[in-house]
Amino acid sequence: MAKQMGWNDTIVALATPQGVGAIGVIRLSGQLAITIVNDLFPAKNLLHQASHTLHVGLLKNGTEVLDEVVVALYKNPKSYTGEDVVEISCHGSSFIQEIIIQTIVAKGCRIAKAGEFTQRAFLNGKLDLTQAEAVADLIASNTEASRNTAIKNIRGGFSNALSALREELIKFSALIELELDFSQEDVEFADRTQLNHLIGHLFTTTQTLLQSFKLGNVIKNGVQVAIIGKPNAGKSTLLNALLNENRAIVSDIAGTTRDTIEEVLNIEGILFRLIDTAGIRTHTTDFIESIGVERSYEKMKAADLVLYLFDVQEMNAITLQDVVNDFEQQGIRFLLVGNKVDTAASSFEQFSTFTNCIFISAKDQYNIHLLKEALVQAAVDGSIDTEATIVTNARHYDALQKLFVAIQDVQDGLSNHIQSDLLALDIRQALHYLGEITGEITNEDQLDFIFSKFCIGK
Ligand SMILES: Nc1nc2c(ncn2[C@@H]2O[C@H](COP(=O)(O)OP(=O)(O)OP(=O)(O)O)[C@@H](O)[C@H]2O)c(=O)[nH]1
Ligand SMILES: [Mg+2]
Repeated sequence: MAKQMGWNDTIVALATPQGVGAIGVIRLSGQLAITIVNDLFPAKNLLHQASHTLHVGLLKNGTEVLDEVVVALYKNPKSYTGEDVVEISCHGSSFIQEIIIQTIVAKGCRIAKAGEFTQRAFLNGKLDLTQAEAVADLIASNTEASRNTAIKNIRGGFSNALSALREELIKFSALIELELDFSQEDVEFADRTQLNHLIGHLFTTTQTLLQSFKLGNVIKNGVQVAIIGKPNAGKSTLLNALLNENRAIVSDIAGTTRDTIEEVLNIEGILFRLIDTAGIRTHTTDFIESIGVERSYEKMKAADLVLYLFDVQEMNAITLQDVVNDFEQQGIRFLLVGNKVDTAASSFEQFSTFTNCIFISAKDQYNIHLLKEALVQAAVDGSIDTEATIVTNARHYDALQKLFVAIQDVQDGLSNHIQSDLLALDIRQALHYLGEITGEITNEDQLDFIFSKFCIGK
């Protein structure tokens, strides 16, 4: 891997969030990390201290006391980046942190770019690319499920499985390339049956990973749920019931909600972005309301899932069937929810043909738990195991798709008994995409792009 400009610099950044906190951690990495901090730390000579030790003392710039700090030493190669790393835990005031960083920079360090610590870890072979990207996901994770997935990927997740398969494939590739040298003699060094077996294994692994992306996306980005229905159906009441707070204004005046209201709800570790919309009616003379209705249509089309709410007393089975047909025609995923069952003891029995319709009372919070279960089921599609390895990254998904095509080419080639040289070409292609996922093959632009999405200090 070619090392880029600035590679030899010692870098520094605040590793904890900006702002006031109990403590702040300033992190340095590079050849001069220990020397620079040692210059500011008169209590001890840090150059003579062992790796993985903590040291308490004053941080001083000449005679000026900057702060009382704890210094942690990590000597290369046993550190996060693989270089010498020093972490200074100081008091959590932005002012103090800023002064310390400025003093360190004046001693010959430069401010780290976003993700540069992790990029160095990658370049020094401490992490592979999927692991490094998982670090970014972990920092950004905001639910239990997204945290679990990110941690699994940092520990090796699916890149371990793919690396093992890649190595197997490299062996075959070498044998086939060898056959090319003996092309006159018509020999086969690479056992075709075993190769077929390996390719079959790659095929299913890749397929499973591709399928997991849908759930991965859900876990990482959440599910957009638009609450749609006629005016007064109880949409805002339902939003409040789901959130367990009085977020949206509720009234018996049709057309209460004029604009859309968005709130986030976490159910069983999955993030739902709930959108309460203006009730949809075909004829409205109110200009503001008509803009709201327009937005409801937009939200409905953009949502991952539409929650269609109706008043069981106002609705009839024929109209509801029309609604269902409409959704199906437009390819919109939806849940049917009949509301206000508290007002009508039996009238909702006419909807018994709509088997997956849920009946609730938003006002009385009746059956809200059933609705929540249905939301989770719809999000994970009922079939995928959240404990399995999950692809959450669009770059991996893209490379996996290309890999999938390349594997199919190899499979076709094998069953058509194509010549070794052509087969070798197809295998090389598959190896290329495999390597792109785990980061054995990357170019600098790609790396810069990936790491630029990190925050500074990571
Ligand atoms: N009895 C009963 N009344 C309900 C229920 N849910 C909502 N309501 C009432 O229905 C009326 C309309 O409720 P909203 O939540 O404002 O309805 P909406 O769908 O948001 O209406 P718009 O914003 O105008 O489109 C209010 O008077 C609510 O109290 C329910 O489950 N049972
Ligand atoms: Mg409303």
